[in-house]
Amino acid sequence: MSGYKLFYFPVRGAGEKCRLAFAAAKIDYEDIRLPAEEWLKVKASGRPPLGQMPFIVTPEGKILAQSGTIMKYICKKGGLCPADSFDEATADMISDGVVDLIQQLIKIYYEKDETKKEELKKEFYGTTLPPRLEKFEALLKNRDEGKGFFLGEKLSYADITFFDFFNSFHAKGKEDVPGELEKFPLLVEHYKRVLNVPEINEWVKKRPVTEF
Ligand SMILES: N[C@@H](CCC(=O)N[C@@H](CS)C(=O)NCC(=O)O)C(=O)O
Repeated sequence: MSGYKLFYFPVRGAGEKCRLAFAAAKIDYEDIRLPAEEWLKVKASGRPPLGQMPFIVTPEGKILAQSGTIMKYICKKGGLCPADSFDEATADMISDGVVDLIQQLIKIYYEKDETKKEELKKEFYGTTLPPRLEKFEALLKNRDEGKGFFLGEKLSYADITFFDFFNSFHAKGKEDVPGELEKFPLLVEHYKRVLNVPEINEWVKKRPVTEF
């Protein structure tokens, strides 16, 4: 055990890209899954820096929150952060672009008015997502004609963020390629490439099966 601890709810949710990062970076950690009532006690302790999960405790006892920040920190430790600063900024741009999409999906998920919910879904999948995927595919094609990862030959946190969005939120954690990617052949191949990274594939196969 490396001494890292990851705290999150017993779902994939915002914690999953951190778990994928630990797997890809080959860093052992304790995957602590708190039920809601346990979380409330931990939250009341004032320990989580932003009062939210996920958060990690490092072997030195330092605490870090925000899923994207944790994922990048772990990837950096595992050599999965681009060395060039422009490449690193490009990985951030891709990851932030995915976060924008997740936030829109969360808004749809919490919409209580069923008619409005359907309208928002239609708009997201019909108008927002396809042109955005064209952009992501073009970014992928910029490197090695799209035959590798977003930043070239090496997996980075940009690939993990993008993969997690489709695997967790659309393929529901299964190994299937989600239909939303169908019209984007390079992104389909990228999804499979990330899924077939041995450490990622091992985690996807062995992780607890949860609805979200
Ligand atoms: N932007 C943050 C969002 C964190 C967040 O919203 N966490 C939620 C669960 S997904 C949470 O801790 N909810 C319980 C609470 O606020 O008490 C991240 O990506 O880590």
